[in-house]
Amino acid sequence: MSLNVFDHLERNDPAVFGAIVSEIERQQCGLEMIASENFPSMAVLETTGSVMTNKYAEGLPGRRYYAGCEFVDLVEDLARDRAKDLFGAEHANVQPHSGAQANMAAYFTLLEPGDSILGMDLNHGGHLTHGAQVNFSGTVFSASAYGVRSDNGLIDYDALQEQARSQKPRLIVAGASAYPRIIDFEAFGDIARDVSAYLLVDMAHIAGLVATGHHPSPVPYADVVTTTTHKTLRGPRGGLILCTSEHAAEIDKAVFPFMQGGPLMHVIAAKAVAFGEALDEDFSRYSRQVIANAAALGERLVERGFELVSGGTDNHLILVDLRNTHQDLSGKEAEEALEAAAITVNKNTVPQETRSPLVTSGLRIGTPALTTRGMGVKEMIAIADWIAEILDSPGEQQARTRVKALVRELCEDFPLYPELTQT
Ligand code: DSN
Repeated sequence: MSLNVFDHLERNDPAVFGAIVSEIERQQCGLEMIASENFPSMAVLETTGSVMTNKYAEGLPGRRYYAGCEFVDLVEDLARDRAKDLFGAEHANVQPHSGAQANMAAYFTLLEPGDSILGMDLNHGGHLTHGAQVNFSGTVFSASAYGVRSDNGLIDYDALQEQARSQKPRLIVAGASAYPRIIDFEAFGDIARDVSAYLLVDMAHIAGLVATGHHPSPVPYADVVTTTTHKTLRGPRGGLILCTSEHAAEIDKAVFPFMQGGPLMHVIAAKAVAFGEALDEDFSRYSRQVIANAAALGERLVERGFELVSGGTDNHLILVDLRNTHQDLSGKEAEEALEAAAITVNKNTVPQETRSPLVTSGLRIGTPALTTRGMGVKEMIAIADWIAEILDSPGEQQARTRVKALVRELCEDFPLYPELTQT
């Protein structure tokens, strides 16, 4: 394959150029089903690769520590205004480099080191930054975890309330990386208020669904809402914080100068572009299709004999629990078998997990990226059948080769970034 852009890179650094060519080909010719990944528009990619990367702009629009910020101010204001508009928030900070940074800024705004937090258990679908012991959130703060019910895989709001009453955390964290159902943010808000705790919602996985009204918004109930911008929201890789006016000044100070230095202005400009796209009706149709596709994928896998945590999905992902149906197959082995057939998913722990996080008993599968390519329910049903074929005989080379060829054919019908490839 050759590319019709990157000609300077091709001349100056063939090694990096070659890796980019291979990565474009991998993305074009495979099925990207990692629930946290997506394909942003060419406009977002162009902006991320623009001269905005050259500018130092510590501070905020109109209050910078450097001269020459007229145009970066313009894009940061656009990003902040569009983010507030999109989510109906009182304040937005678009500078966090990532979701983890956004969460760190939120913690240091609302808490003192040693304060107690209550977040979702990593093994039950939570995130490292929600209090895991290997993360700053579990070492700087005194963390405990809530989980999902073992019988139905759902958050048990009554149990959570009891736990909150007995532990009296200073902060409750809602949000997940592998939870396939609607999260009741209103219930979280009630529980937090009942014990005088702050509520932080990390909506990274579902931000695009929230923006379009396909998942209830946490904004009316949370003190601070954080998100990444690159998952269902389909922007550049980065973070975003939304909060009430009450916390605005402290959030801004926690991001800079407390935690970060110069903001990534090229990424902030690309966030503005992505938020603009997300305000469009097309994006709402896209989000609806993401959910319909995940439902179709899950239903077909159930028909093929697989078990899903919680029995199905309300959002962009499903979580396959292999323990009862494919006892000898770990998440790691399943991930590797599917990768050999050009279907990219990730192994994932499941509730009451017995294997290690590097092995696991589950698979997390998402539809945001394939929906961006234009695939619909018909394609999801075919893909579910291919996944079943591979996982029912994971060591069989013939099945991998056959499915890989079918995957390639399907991908040709749904071109990705044709602008990048020379024909
Ligand atoms: N790594 C992200 C995910 O895959 O969900 C979370 O940060």
